[in-house]
Amino acid sequence: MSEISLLPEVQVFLGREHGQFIDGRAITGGDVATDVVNPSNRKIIASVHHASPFDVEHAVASAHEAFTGSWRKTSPARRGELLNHLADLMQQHREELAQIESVSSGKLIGLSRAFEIDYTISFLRYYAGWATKIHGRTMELSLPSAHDERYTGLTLRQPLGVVAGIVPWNFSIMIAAWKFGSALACGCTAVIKPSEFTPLTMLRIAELAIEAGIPAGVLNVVNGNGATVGPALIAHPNVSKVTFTGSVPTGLGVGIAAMQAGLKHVTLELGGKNPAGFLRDFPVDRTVEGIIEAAYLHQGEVCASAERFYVHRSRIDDVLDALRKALSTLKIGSALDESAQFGPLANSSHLAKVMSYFEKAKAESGKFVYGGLAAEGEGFFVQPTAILASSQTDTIMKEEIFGPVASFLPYEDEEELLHYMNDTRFGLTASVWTNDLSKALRLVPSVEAGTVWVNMHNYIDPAMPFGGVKSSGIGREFGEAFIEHFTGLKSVIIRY
Ligand code: TXE
Repeated sequence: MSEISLLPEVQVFLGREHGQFIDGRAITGGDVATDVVNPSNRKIIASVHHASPFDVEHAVASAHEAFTGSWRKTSPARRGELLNHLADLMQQHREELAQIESVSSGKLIGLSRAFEIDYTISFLRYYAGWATKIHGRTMELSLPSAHDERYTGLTLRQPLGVVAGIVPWNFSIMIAAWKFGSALACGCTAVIKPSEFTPLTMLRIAELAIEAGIPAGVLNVVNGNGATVGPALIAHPNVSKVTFTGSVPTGLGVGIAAMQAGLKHVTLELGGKNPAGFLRDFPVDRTVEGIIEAAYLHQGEVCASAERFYVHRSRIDDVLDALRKALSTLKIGSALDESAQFGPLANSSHLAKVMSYFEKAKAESGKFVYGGLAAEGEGFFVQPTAILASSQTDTIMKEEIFGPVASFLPYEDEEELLHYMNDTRFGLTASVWTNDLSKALRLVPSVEAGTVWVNMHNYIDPAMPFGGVKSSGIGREFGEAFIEHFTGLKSVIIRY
């Protein structure tokens, strides 16, 4: 296993004391700290102090002061320029940020560079472009006029205020940027709460935001336990909006807490059990390529990934044979090994969770096509796994595993395929694979998911709204749709 060397600036960063980033500066110290563990070798790489109740108060106060002060005085064009400056700095610090991310999350270094950094830069530039295009409308009104008075109506589209962004560990930079990029473009300020497993990269990005010229207090970071810091943020009277990405149970709790705290605006992007349906005409080799794209990117730790795969009964044996061969050639290795194609899982509890599904699959007579074991290595490695389920009601066809586990079931006809695909309480993404465009266009409207891909899976674009239906969430991120979720409308009526 040959690993790239950590840059000197990464080593210096990891060696620093870490905690929060509030009002333009790093805040350290406190009674409790969590170790950050490198998933590739289980070594502790840093320790991060948890935010105290005082830190949470301080972060929200500084965000609120910036919202009513410096950021309100910053013109929309300048907001866009500043987001672009931050994107420029991320470009300059690409390797540094990618390395910090890879040693914290187990993301392969190539994926950290291309996805976490380059994609995030694209998202920030996309939001930057919108900053000058957020506006209300004017309208002619029809109110009764007794003495020839007239009325003009206008709507102001105004920023909501302080946004609390609660972020998971799988894409700690990009998902955070969806939240603070949207917030800042709209004129809101932000307090970001990273996952306790991946608290580091966002601290570095907050420093770069200051270097980029974004005023102190506009972007703050608080770390610590979700169950203590999260509720404190959500309940704070000066937080106007909560945007959360994570698991369904936690997301439900976040939504309820936000309602109870005064009907706060909420965006929830939760999990899924996303299906991929391969129609009978789709070739076996391209089916296997599609399965690998859909199931195993970032070890399956992608909310959009597919976990349920439906292949026509006439093809399933050929597909599973070819998939077995393809999976056996994947090189498993450290996140810093540029030749590795498959890295470790993000943390030990997640590894235990994924492994527990192997036991459930065995108990329910699932047939292992490949994998099903921990993989060699010091880190949290597990084999890429494919299982032929015994029925649609197996646990592996129902519950989100969030790991590299593709579960298969054959179907007889397209009616059954559609039934299987929609037979879930989730609805984040889905994909349909066929060379017959008319079949695809007929199926897509009936698939219950926020995003449906045809002949692809796992691709997102800043211009395309992203979010779930059913239990996969509320609201949309990116695309023009984000503006609605970070601003409110004020109606103004003028009599003259
Ligand atoms: O997620 P949580 P976890 C799924 C995946 C994974 C499972 C658990 O199946 O195995 O979730 O991962 C914060 N109030 N996804 O435990 O608990 C927490 O600190 C407010 C799917 O990491 O949902 C973290 O910052 N916040 C997913 C964030 O919520 C709270 C991505 C997410 O934590 C909180 C990751 C509370 N009471 C995991 N409790 C996706 N859909 O992308 C925790 N948090």
